Amino acid sequence: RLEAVIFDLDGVITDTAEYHYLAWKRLAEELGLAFDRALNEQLKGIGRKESLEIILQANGKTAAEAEKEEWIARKNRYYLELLEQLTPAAVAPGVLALLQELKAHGIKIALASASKNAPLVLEKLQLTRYFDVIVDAGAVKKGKPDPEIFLTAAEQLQVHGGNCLGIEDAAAGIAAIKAAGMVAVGVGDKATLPAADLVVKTMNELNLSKLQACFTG
Ligand code: B16
Ligand code: MG
Repeated sequence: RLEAVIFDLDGVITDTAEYHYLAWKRLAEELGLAFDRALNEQLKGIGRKESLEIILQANGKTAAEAEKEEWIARKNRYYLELLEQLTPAAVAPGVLALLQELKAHGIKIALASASKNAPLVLEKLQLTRYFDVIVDAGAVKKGKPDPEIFLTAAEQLQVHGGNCLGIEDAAAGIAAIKAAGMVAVGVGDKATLPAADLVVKTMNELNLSKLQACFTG
């Protein structure tokens, strides 16, 4: 029985991946590293530290810990600058209606994002009030595909995992939801999210009855 929906942020509620791309691109250019959209795809759902490691590895580079910390902080400054442009207009079509429908029917709502900037992004989108729980990405030890972030959300919501449904755009996120014993809905391409119980192209296609149907059939 559906009791709670746990949302991913980037790629589900809004497309902050473009801002992450621009911020990493700016840093990569300053450091003389190659970085393109294909590589950016690999960073979706992955935390900032792991993201830098992937970029360095793709360039056959290593760096000292202190240097990496400085680069990550710099990328985050660039990202925060870009977030200043973010407004409620950037909420993906269909998301607000779904949140309202869930709230009206007493379904609990949580956010499970790898982003430490998630609370700020929700504020800018004016969506904070819909969320019963926002899992602090900084408090989670293992990133997706580990189920920890989804299990933490269910625990904080006080809902059994079997009654939770997670919505994700990244394969690592779908894997995390399934490993948590929850129903997984993928947003994007069926071919890239084969482990999902249901895949939709856009959030517009989802409503409460479609989510409930994942539990009965
Ligand atoms: P931050 P999600 C993820 O968000 C992004 O997809 C990923 O590209 C980013 O590196 C990560 O958040 C960390 O973000 O640098 O803001 O802490 O998809 O888990 O909502
Ligand atoms: Mg995502």
